[in-house]
Amino acid sequence: MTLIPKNHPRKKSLETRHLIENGFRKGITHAQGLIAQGRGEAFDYLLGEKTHDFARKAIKAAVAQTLLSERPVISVNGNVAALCPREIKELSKALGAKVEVNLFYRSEERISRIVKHLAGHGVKALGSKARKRIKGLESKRAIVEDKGIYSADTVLVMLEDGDRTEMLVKNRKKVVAIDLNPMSRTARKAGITIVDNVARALPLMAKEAKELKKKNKKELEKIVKNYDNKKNLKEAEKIVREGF
Ligand code: PTJ
Repeated sequence: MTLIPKNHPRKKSLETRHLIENGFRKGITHAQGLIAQGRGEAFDYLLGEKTHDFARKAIKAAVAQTLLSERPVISVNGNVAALCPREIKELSKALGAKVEVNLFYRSEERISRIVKHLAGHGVKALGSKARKRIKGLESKRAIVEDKGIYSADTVLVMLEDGDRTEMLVKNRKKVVAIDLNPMSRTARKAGITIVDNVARALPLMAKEAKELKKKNKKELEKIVKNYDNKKNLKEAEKIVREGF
């Protein structure tokens, strides 16, 4: 990786780009993932590259929702695998959630590369034995594992397209999304949307999970019930449009 000077004002952002670039070179991240990264960066810039209160509220509700679930699954694509493999390990452990590799530009080769890459970071991921399909979805994202997303009750999705989010919801699954664009279809179709960068949100979720595990079912249900995703998205959109 090219060495970025310590005092470079955009050090973090440039290092993140290198992670994605390396992911692309290794055949983990799709070429389209480079474009997705650019879109994300633009929104992150408008958000001040920080985690806002609306994101913290969504994180709390998302973690409560996941802890209440019986079969939660974290869905990982080529960008998330390149950016956050260690964070995925921590979060899946903290939430007791399975991890499944699910790709829009699915090829068995990419699936196997990502599964191996995650294994190298201590994550045992599903995805290579995907034989089931999510009903109503045409894209290759419909192809899922029986013991993973197919039978999940809550799915965490990141850098997602609105179609699958909508179909997962239609298939009666709770969907938690992490998306820097509060106006995207994914953001609007998910039950709980965390408008934040995955690189910041995932560690915060793992930390929150350790706290919320101490709470009982009723307390967790109250957190979910009091959470208002529409209101939260409006707050995020206001920041994007008007600044902070
Ligand atoms: O790995 P595959 O084959 O599944 O490919 C998936 C890609 C990345 C090609 C696909 O999901 C895609 O095209 O993504 P989009 O629609 O360009 O991006 C989805 C959303 O993620 C956009 O709203 C971006 O703003 C947002 N986003 C990008 N980077 C981040 C992000 N959200 C959170 N954290 C990020 N780092």
